[in-house]
Order: sequence, then C-alpha cells, then structure tokens
Amino acid sequence: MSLDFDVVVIGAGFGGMYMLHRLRLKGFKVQVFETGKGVGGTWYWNRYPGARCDVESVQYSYQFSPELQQEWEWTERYATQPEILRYANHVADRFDLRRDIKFETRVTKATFDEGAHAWTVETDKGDRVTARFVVTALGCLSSPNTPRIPGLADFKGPTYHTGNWPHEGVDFTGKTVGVIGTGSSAIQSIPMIARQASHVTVFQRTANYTVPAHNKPLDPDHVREVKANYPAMRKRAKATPPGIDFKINMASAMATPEAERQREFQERWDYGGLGFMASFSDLLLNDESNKTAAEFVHAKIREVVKDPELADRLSPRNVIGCKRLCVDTGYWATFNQPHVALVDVSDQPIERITAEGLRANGKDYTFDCLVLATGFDAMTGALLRIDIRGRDGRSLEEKWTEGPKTYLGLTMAGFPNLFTITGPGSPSVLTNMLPSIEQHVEWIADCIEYVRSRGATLIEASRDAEEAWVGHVGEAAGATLRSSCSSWYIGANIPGKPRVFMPYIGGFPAYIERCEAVVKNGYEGFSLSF
Ligand code: NA7
Repeated sequence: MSLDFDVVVIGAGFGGMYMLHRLRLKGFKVQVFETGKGVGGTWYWNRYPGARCDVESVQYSYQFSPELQQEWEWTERYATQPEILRYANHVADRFDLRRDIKFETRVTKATFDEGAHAWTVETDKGDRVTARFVVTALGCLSSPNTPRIPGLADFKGPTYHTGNWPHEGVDFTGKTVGVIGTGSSAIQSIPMIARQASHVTVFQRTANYTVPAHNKPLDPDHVREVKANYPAMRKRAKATPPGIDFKINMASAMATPEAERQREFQERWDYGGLGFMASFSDLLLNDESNKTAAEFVHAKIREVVKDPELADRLSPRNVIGCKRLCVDTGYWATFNQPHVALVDVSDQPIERITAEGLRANGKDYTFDCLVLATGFDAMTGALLRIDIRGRDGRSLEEKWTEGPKTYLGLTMAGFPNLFTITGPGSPSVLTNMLPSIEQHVEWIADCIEYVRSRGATLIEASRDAEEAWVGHVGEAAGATLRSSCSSWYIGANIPGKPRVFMPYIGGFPAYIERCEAVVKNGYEGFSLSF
C-alpha cells in the first residue's frame, strides 16, 4: 500500500515546526496540520495583555541552528507574546516551513491500521491521509479550560478566555471588568487590564505565589556576551533539572543560618524570576524548608499591599512551588489601587454567571466584560480532543481512564508508530520547554530513521516498559512536595480528571540520560515489526 506521507505532524508550534524541519533533513515526506491561521502554537493563541514567557528570552529559544541563534535579536529579558510570535514566524520563513503546513485545519481523528502498519489521519476540512508515523506536537497548555459555572451563556457582555484571546486585542478603556482566576495568565494580565479599566473585580479561588520579573530591555553588551558563549550556556542549562541556566544552591534551607538564608532569598528576589525556587536544594523536599521560602514571600506581600487584611487574602497558603511559580510585574501593587477589588471564592464556588456579572458568596457583582483566566486542561486535554485509535480500535481515552500512561512521555503501548512531543510522563512543563522540545524532536527523528534503516515498518513500546516508566514517574513525584496541592500538574483543575502527577519530575539530565540509554541498548523497551 502506498502511503500519502511518511509522517503526519499535528501542530505547528515550536514542537511541530522543528519536527518538520528535522524530518525533512532526513529525507522524510511530512505533512503538518495546524488549527491556527499561523505558526506559534501557544504563542499564537495566548494574546492576552501582558502575556510573556517566564523563562528568559535568550534561553527560551531554539539552539539547533547556531546561525538562527546568532541572527535573532531578543529585545527584552522576558520576551512578550508578540515578540515570540515574530520569532516563530521568522523560523517558519527561514526554514521554508509553511509549504508543508496546512493551516486552519484541525485533526479530528487518527486511526491505526494494523494490517498496513500505518495511520489514517482525518481533519475537519475533509482531509483523509495515510502516513507511516504520526507525531503529536500539541503543546501542554493548549486546550483552554472553560469552567462549568452555571449561567455562563447568560452574560450579556463579552467573555474572553486568556488562552484564546481575540487577535485584534481588547480595549478595556472605561469598562468594568470581572476576572476569574489568579494563575499565571491572570497575574500577568490583571495589572495591564487595570491600567485601562475603570474597575476590575478579581475572583480568587486560590492565591498564588509570584516573584518579580524585573523585566528590562536587554543590554546589547549582555546579548553580545551571551551570543559569544551560547554553546557553554546551553550546556550548563542542560545540566540543571529544569534545563535553565541558573545557579542552584545545593545547600539545605534548614541547615542554613537564618541571616544567610534571608540574604539568599533576597538576592534571588532582587534578581527576579523562577531562579527563586533554586535558592536552596530542599525547598520542594522538606516542609520546613519550604515554609521559610513561603514566609519570605508572605513578608514581601505585606510590604507591598497596604491593607493588611487584603495582604492576608493575597497570601498563598499552600506549598510554594507546588503550583507553578508565577513571574510578575506589579501584580500585588495593582491591588492597592482603589478601582481594583479582590473577591475570595475559596470557601464556596461561584454560584452562577448572570446577565450583568456573577453571583458569589450570596452577593451580586456586576461588570461589562468577563475575563476567564481559568487555565487549561493541561498535558492530556489537547491529545484527548482528537479521536486517537490504536490497536483493536482502542481509543486513547480508554487507555487513559486512570490517567496518562506512556513510555518516556514519547510513545504508548498499543499505539505503534505514534509519538508525543513533550507528552505526559516527560519533563516538559517542569523544564524550559524549548530544550525539552528539541530533545524530543531529535529523539523521535532518530527513532523514525532507525526504523527505516532496519527496513521495519512498525515500532511499539512494550506494556512492561510502559508500566515500569509510569511507576517511576509516580515514585519520583511522590518524593517531592509538588503533588501536595490541587494543581493542573495533577489534573485537579478539571472536574472528573484522574488525579495523577503528569510530568516527569526526575529532572532534565536524568531524563536525557534515560532516553539515550534506551537508544544505546537497541531501543530498549520497544519492538520492531516488518
Ligand atoms: P492556571 O495556572 O491553571 O490558573 C487558572 C486560575 O483559574 C486558577 O487561579 C484557578 O483557581 C482559577 N479557576 C479555574 N476554574 C475556576 C473556577 N471555576 N472558579 C474560580 N476560579 C477558577 O492557568 P494559567 O492560564 O494562569 O496558567 C497556566 C500556565 O501557563 C502557567 O502555570 C504557566 O506555566 C503558563 P485554582 O488555582 O484552580 O483554585
């Protein structure tokens, strides 16, 4: 049977774009399908005001092409969404990617044909194509979570979701705005919305920890130095658990004298960004150590927020770093403004959305516009939106009823020739996504090439290898404080979703080592068919 393509790639964000490029270099015939009108994935959809990456721009970028790395000029320490999207478009142009991407086309179904050792992929535009392999490049945070609050359709003003923001932007000037959510998207957008709106009411279910970004234009001398030493910086980054080049203090917070501990926290606070969690090595291992960091942040909130009662309500109570740490610019200070109000909805869920606003805690709140900063059905949502059927017509949904099961976050038993870039069970969202994506893309491309070189037509992970990996992912998660709260890492934000810690927490270096060992041992845990 002659197939239409060697590989179908689903998604043209950073994962899908590089996958296409890498496979082309190896001579494979590839078709990419992308729902959006353009490339960029997450950065195509998340256009809310203030949207930025929380990893520094010189690190949140591809490293596969030294030329690309040298020619692209980042302008700020943390790149804005428009700048990252420009970068994605630059990459698409530079490597002539668009000719193999079909835009505005959503993949609806992928079915494995056991006789042909091939997948049939169907789209909402009527495509039905066959390919030996399918690679999903769907992103981890790409299926927006619209909360099931009664009456959502009753609201008569406009409703915006941060994860699917209007491309033409939104002018809130003179408007009253209600914002549901206080995660990263809310923490980035609320200060910006408050600059325009006449009144903002923020509905907070769980207060979140955030550290200042201290964003600034990039100093050209600094950029020159980074560019001159890029390979060394990338190497250092790869050797850290999150794949980010920052200094990890290997000392224990509890074993460090109080004054020195405060100095370390303060230094990192003044520097800004996610490196705060690397102040000590045991912040996510030991409750007492964690409390020292949490209390440091609580004190900062009290310093900034003038009303002590409000400061208290803005102070998170859970383990710091359990939910993903946020990085902000002026978030708490925004609440000092008289036109910004915080409503606690932690005790009782929002009762309902009304025509004029919403009802919570027995009280009616009115506003002109509603912003849902309510996050995503993370890691599995985008995959399960596609009807993926492996051996015996078994769906991915059936396979994952108790939570995602993968081998290395890359493949699944019962779903041969299917690969997931940054799938559940891989470090993904616990790391700098770009290096994680590159590592996956390169591993997958090499694997597909290996299958071809052996004259095989099918590769599949064994159930034993998958079970062992799932067990290891669970054990690693259980050893930290990260699974101790209701986060999207464990699916707790989606009613009915199985509670399983989805990303692999063992760190980027250990994970790379494992992936490389699998290859070295002749694709250990996989079988080939001809
Ligand atoms: P998050 O971090 O999942 O935040 C979503 C927020 O919305 C969070 O505060 C939720 O409260 C809140 N939420 C969700 N549903 C409701 C309902 N029904 N009622 C009240 N509040 C609700 O998503 P983001 O988009 O901010 O960030 C996602 C990631 O993108 C982030 O971690 C960075 O990696 C980038 P909860 O905490 O669940 O109580």
